[in-house]
Amino acid sequence: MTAKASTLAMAPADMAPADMAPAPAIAHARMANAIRALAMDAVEQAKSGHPGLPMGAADVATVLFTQFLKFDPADPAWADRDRFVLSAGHGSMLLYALMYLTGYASVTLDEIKRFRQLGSKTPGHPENFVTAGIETTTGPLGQGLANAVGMAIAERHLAAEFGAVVDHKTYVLASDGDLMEGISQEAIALAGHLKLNRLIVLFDDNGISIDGALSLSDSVDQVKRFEAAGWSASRVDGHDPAAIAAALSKAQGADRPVLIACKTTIGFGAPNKAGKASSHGSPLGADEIKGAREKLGWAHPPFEIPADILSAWRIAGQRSKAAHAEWNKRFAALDAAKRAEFERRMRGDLPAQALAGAVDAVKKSLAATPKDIATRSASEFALESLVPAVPEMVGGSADLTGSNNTRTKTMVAMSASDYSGRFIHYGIREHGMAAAMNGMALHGGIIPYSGTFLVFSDYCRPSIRLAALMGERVIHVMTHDSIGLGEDGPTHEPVEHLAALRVIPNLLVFRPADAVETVECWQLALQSRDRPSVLALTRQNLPQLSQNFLDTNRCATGAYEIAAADGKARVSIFASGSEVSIAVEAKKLLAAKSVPARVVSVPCFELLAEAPEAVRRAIIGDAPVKVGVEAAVRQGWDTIIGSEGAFVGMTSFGASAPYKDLYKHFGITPEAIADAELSKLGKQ
Ligand SMILES: Cc1ncc(C[n+]2csc(CCOP(=O)(O)OP(=O)(O)O)c2C)c(N)n1
Ligand SMILES: [Mg+2]
Repeated sequence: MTAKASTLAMAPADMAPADMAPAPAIAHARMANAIRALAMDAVEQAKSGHPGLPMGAADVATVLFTQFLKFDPADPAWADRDRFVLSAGHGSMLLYALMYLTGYASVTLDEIKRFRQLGSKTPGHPENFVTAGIETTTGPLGQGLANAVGMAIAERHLAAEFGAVVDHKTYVLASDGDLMEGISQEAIALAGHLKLNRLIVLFDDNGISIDGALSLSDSVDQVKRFEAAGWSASRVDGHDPAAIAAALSKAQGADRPVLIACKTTIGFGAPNKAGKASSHGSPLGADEIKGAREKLGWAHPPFEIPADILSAWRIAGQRSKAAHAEWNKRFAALDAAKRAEFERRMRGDLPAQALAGAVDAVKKSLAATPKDIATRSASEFALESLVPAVPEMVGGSADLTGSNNTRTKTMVAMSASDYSGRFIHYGIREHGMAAAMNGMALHGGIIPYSGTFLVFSDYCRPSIRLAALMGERVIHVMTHDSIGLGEDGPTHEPVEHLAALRVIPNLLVFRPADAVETVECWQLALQSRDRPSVLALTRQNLPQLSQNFLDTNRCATGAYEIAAADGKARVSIFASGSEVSIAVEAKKLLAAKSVPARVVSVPCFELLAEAPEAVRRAIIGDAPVKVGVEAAVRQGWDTIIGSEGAFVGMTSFGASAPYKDLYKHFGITPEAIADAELSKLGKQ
C-alpha cells in the first residue's frame, strides 16, 4: 500500500513572492505522511481521537493545500481567502496538522501535543471560536457541507456587489457520514439549483463508517446523486496525487458545483487497521503505529517533522502571498466609499445611524397610526424600513414567504442568473437553510435572516444550536407561534418550542407582543453581533399596546412593566407575545374586583436574565401573587414566577379550530387568568 509516487514542484513561479528561496522538490508522499504521523501520534498521546480520516485523506488534503487552496496562514481573516471546511469534524487532526505544517500561528507543535486537552487550540472537533483559521465548527455530520453552501452563496452575493475583490472558492472535505445525513440533500440541492460553481466538495469515499463497511447501511451512488442535483461529479483514486490534481484543475473552471469522490483507504498506512472501522475513532496503539511507521517509511520519532519536509510545507503555506498582495492592491484601488463599506460589513459593524433612523421611523409611524396587526405583519412592516437601511441583510424563507412575511416589496430573489438578489427562496429545506445561514454569517459581510413556522424550529435545531455555540448573528423569523394559528391544528401548533429554544445557551428567543415590540426586537437581534436570535411571531392580529412614541427600546431589558397597577400591586401578571394583551384584559377584570394588578411584558427571557440585578428585581416586583401567561408549556417560567406562581398556558398539544375557540378551549382567557390569581389570593 503506497500512495502513487509523485513529486510536487512547490510554490509555482507565478505564485511565489520574488524573494522566496527556490522550493525544494519534496515527494508528495513524504508531505502527506507528515500529516499521517502527526495524526496518529497526537491521537495516541491524547488516548482518544480519530486517526482514520486524516491518514486516509492526507493525499487529497496535501494536493489541495499545496497546489490549489488560496490561503495565507499569516492572515487567517483575509477576506478573499478560499474557505476550507472540514465537514467531517471528527477528522480534526487533519486540519490541525495542515495548519501547523503550513504555518498558522494558532496551531503550534505544542498545541498538537495538547490535542483534546482543556484549553488547547486543538479541541476534539474543530471550533472556529477557539482556533484562528478554522472556518466553522464541525462535528455534527452534514453541517459543515451545508455551511459551505452558505459560504459559497455569500461569496457570489458579495461579488455581485463588490466585484473582483470577492473572488474565492469554497472547498469541503466531506465523509460518508456527511453525505448520509439528510441535511446534505437539502444542501446539495440548493447548491445545484443556484449553480454555485465555486463550491468544490472532496468526498472522502472510504466506504467505512463506525459500524463497519458502508454496505451495511447504504448503497447510494453518490456521483449519480450529485449529478441529479445539478453538480458536476467524478471519481478519482484518492491516493493518486496526479489524478486528484487533475480533477481539482478541471473543477476550477466549472459552471456548477463540483463533487470529486476520492476513493481512499481509511487509516492509510496502518498495517492491520487500514481499510477498517477500527481505525476510525480510537488510537491505533503502539504496535500498529510502529507498523505504520515502517509501512509508510516514516522513521522519525513522534511529533518530529524533518526539516526539509516542514520547510516544503511552510513554502506551501506561502504560496498565496503573491495572490494576497495582488488582492491588497485591487482592494486599495477600490473607490474609498466602497472599500469602507466592504470593511464595515466584513467587520460586522452595523450602519448604526441608518439602523437607528429606520427604527425611529417605524416607531413614529406606529405612534401616529397604530396598527392592530399580527406580529408577522409587524415584522414585515419593520423590514420595509430595516432592509434598505441595513444592506447586509439577506432574507429568505423555506417556502413560506407569504406566511412568514420576510420578503419586502423591493427585494429581488437571488438566482443563478442574479446573485445580487437579497431574498433567498430556500425551498422546503429548513435544516439546510439554517445551516447555510450559519455559513453566510461565518463568511462575513452578510446578516442572514429567514423564515419558517416556529413548529419547524425542530427541523433547524441542530444548526441553530451550532449558531449559538459559534456565536453567529443569524436571525430566524418563526411565525405561527402558538395555538393562535388555529385551524392547521396540533401538528403545526408549537407548544414546547419556546421552552426548547430557550434552553439553548447563547440564543435569544424574542416573542414580541405588538408592532412596537416587534421592531424593538428586530433592532436587538440585529445588534446582537455574537449570537443568533429567533423571533417568534403570531399569525393572528394583536392590538398595538404601546401607542406613544418612545425612543428607548423597552425590550432591551428582556421585560418591562407595560401596564402599572392602580395602587400597590397585589398581583404581577407576566406574559409574552399574543398573551400580553390578554393579560391586560385580565388586569381590568381584577381591577373591577378591587385587586390591583400590574402587567409585565416578557419579550425575551435571556435579556431579562442578563439585566442588572436591581433592574430585574424592579421588573419582577414584589406583588405577593405572580402569574405567568403564555400559550405554551410552563417549563422555564418558574425562573420568573417562582415555583409557587400560577401559570396559564398549555399542558398538552393543541387542536384544530378557529383560534378564538382554541384560546377558550385551553383556558387562556382574561377570565382564566383573573381566576387563577383570585384563587392564589384566596378570594375564590
Ligand atoms: C449527526 C451526527 N451523527 C452521528 C455522529 C457520530 N459519528 C461521528 S463520525 C460517524 C461516522 C463515521 O463515518 P464517516 O463519516 O464515513 O467517517 P470515517 O469513519 O470514514 O472517518 C458518526 C456516526 C456525528 N458526529 N454526527
Ligand atoms: Mg467513511
